Amino acid sequence: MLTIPSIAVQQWQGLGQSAQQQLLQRPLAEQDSALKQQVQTICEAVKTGGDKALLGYTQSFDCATLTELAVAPEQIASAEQAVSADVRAAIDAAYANIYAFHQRQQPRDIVVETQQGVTCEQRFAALDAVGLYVPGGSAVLPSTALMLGIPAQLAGCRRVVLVSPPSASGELPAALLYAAKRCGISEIYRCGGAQAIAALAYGTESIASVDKIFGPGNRYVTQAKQYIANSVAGCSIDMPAGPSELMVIADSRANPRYIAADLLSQAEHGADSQVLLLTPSLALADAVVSELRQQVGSLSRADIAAQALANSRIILVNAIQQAIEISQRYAPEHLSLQLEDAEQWLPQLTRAGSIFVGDYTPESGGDYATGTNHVLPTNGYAKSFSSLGLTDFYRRYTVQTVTADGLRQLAPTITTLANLEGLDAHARAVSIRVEERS
Ligand code: HSO
Ligand code: ZN
Repeated sequence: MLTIPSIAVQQWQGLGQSAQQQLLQRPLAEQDSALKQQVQTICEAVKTGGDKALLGYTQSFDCATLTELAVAPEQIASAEQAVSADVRAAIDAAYANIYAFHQRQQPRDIVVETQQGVTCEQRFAALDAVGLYVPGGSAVLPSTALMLGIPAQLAGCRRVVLVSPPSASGELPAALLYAAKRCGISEIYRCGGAQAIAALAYGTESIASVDKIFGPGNRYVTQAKQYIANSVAGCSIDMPAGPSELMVIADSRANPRYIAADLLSQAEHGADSQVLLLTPSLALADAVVSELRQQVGSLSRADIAAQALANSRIILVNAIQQAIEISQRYAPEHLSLQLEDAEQWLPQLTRAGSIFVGDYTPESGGDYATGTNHVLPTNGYAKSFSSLGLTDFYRRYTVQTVTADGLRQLAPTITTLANLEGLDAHARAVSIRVEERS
């Protein structure tokens, strides 16, 4: 029997500071030290044990009979035939939109003569080797392969490695392999969890290490990414990822059926997902609650969605402006604006991973096919972290060139500051050149 939690409608105005804080609290992100310890043990075991440890963990967590981690080239090649025409067409169409949007994000080098004879450049270079993590387990996610694989392909990273946990029979879904193939990925391994992250970071006999690891994952994966970002010199990660979130801001004319469907679309990701509705209309709030109750039961993942609804919030605001302020404070991963003239609020909404404007822009559109990336900052990180984009697959660096005359002009500035800091050798590296020429 499905138990649907009661969803209380709460009024924002009049709540004290701490009650407001409580209402915007993410579901318990408890500091689980047992999990930390477990992840560290796995990472260190893969670091020292290499392939043997990686395969051992994969056998015990995913597929007991697996003997080979790499996916054979023939299997990647034949994935196209293994998926239905519908699936192939959908992946192709999503690919085209995501490609089009990311292609335009190409970073441009700049050259600036800051003063005569002094030239500064900002250049971008594609990362050399990147690792893409595509979660498995409870859902098959070829869409995530596209979201990670397309920008890697567009950037022209020399080596793109994809890892994903195999099913109990040792396979990766054909749709995932087809999506990877579309992105030009030929190096694919059947492994997941913390052990896969460790393999990408440290390298094993058969998997060479990468420079940066991308992609969402469960608590183990997230913890492992954090661990290696802190301990493996030179290896970085895209962003700290967490459970999915959706905030909807809606006015009285919005459609409660659409809103409930949107809230459930993120609730079905996991029991720890969080969905929120902010509205000035009590009638709409009540209608959404009754729609949620009606719609949840028919989902194949009703159980998960119902659990997530326990973390959901419906907040009554005194005006849309108040909802905007709450959203800026919460910084949601996804923000849906089901408002009349929704665009007018955009200039004020600078702290969300991705924004969905108007009644006909469902959040799931961005998950698959509008063209935006679905790898987004969660857990309030939208205050300072960006949505995944093409530039994340590059590194930015600078170049400067100073002529002899340029250095003569610049010399007093440098030597004065170097002397001020008591760094004689810094000053001399300039004066030795200038004096030599005069
Ligand atoms: N909504 C998820 C991404 C996703 N949805 C993948 C469906 N497939 C990111 O929070
Ligand atoms: Zn989703």
